[in-house]
Amino acid sequence: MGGLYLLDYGAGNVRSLVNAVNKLGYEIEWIKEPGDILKAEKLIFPGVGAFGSAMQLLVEKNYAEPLKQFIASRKQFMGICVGLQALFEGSEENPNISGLGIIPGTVKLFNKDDKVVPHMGWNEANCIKEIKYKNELGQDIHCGIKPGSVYYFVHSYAVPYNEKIKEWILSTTQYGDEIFISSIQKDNVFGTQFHPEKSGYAGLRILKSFLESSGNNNLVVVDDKKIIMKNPTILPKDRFRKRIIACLDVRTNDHGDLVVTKGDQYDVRERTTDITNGQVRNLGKPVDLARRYFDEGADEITFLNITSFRNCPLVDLPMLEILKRTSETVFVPLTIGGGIRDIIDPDGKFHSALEVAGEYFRSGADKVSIGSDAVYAVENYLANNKILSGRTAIETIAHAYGSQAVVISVDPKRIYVNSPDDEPNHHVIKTSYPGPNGEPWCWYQCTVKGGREGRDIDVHQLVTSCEAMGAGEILLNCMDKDGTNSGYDLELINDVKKAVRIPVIASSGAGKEDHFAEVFAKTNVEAALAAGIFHRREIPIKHVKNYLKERYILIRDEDPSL
Ligand code: 1PR
Repeated sequence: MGGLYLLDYGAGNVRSLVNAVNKLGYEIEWIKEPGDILKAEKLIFPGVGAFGSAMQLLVEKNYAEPLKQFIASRKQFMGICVGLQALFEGSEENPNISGLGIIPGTVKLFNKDDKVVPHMGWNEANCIKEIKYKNELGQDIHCGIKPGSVYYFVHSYAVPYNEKIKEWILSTTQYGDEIFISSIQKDNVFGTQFHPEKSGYAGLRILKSFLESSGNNNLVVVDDKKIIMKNPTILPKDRFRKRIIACLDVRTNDHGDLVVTKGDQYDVRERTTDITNGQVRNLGKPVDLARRYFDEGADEITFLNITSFRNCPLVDLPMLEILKRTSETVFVPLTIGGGIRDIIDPDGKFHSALEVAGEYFRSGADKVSIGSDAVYAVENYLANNKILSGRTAIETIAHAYGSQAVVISVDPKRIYVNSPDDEPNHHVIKTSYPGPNGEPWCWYQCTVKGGREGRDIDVHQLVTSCEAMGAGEILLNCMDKDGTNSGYDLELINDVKKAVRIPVIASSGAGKEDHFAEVFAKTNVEAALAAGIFHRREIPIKHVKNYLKERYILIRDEDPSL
């Protein structure tokens, strides 16, 4: 098939979409000038970033009018995320900027009172267009959307379900008690609020259906009279899934190869290498391991460059190649951490953290995770009476790529005290696990440089300040638990969960299936991350998921068919 084009304006990770299209056996060309839009036979618009900047760029580049003409000419269009939102008249995100106005309605901010925003993770898409057409397995076909499949969403704004534009709505999704439009389809126009290129095989099926479809209709060509419109069902609770994340701590071994490693304890950080018999413990090559975890059903993959405290010139960032290669075969969100900060190359050239993050996004990362630099930024923020500078890595990256792209990796350790009065400047909690001398209270001290140095900041100060700066998610490690296989630190997690409204990932300490069940049953975390047990093949991800499913904890079940 010729004439497949991508409308990109450089605001985020579109590499995964291109990789997904290639994996399905198609080539896609980039729109480079307005004239290309009218040359296209099929067009995919993977809108990224904020609604306003996406629309402004379309206008500045003179793409808006040819895009409207393209759609009016009944050629096939697919919008993804902001690419779907742009079809509406406007958005609360940037009220003064108009959308393309092809579909009546306005994109609205989710109600934050009853739920965590952004809506980030896996959720269902329930088709309200029921087609009297069944495939050979007897399932209804809706643009590749299979009943029961879940898709990856990451957004704070959405179009609420509206009966008046029902003919446009293909599926709806429930988040909290809100029902919003998760995909649209009418004639030649198709769009998803979720990211098919990040939704595993379920997403690849949708892209495949779009790429293979012909004629003016993305749906399997059916007579309109055969489509039955239903009202969305409102459930007592949404069907949002808990995420299981595999984390790969990556470092360079003595031969200069990048390997995944996992020390038994955090104190391996104090040694020059985390070694077994004089060798860096090599638990697999990062790209192969990530692929294995994708096949086993990981909902996300996180890479942490644990030797990032060393200086690393931008031209020689070892993780860029890992991301590029991983994103060719792994179609779930990828996070990269370690060394996201301002860099000075050996020749004296300065690169801002924003530039560094940009390199990672272009190489296939969906999120960057910031550790040490977040602690320094919060120290300055607190010293400056909580006035935002606008110049920190968190703020600049969140502004350019959206909050959802900025994760804060916290490396706290417990400091025990006899009474809260001993630490009046820190947030102290009563613990059920007293300290070595029976101390009944503790606070969590933040560390930098992979736990090598403690700072005078507690976790509470860190996470609330980072949220105020625009961070979109917290990756909550715990140095006392890391590598111990003794379960997550539930006291820490509950305390952080109470303090912020952004999603929290529990990390450090998973040793058996029940630890995952426990963290989801006893805290409200959105995701649980583990490293050691997966790397050492002690427990496959599938076992964890089956265990959770048996306990009625909602997880994503992958159907690896295309
Ligand atoms: O400070 O922005 O350059 O980021 C450095 C990043 O590298 C931070 O996210 C920091 O947590 C991480 N890091 C640095 N040194 C180490 C080390 O282990 N020597 N790893 C390290 C952090 C914690 C998690 C681990 C979970 C789950 N390890 O990555 O995977 O605790 O472990 P488990 O399931 O085996 O218990 P910057």
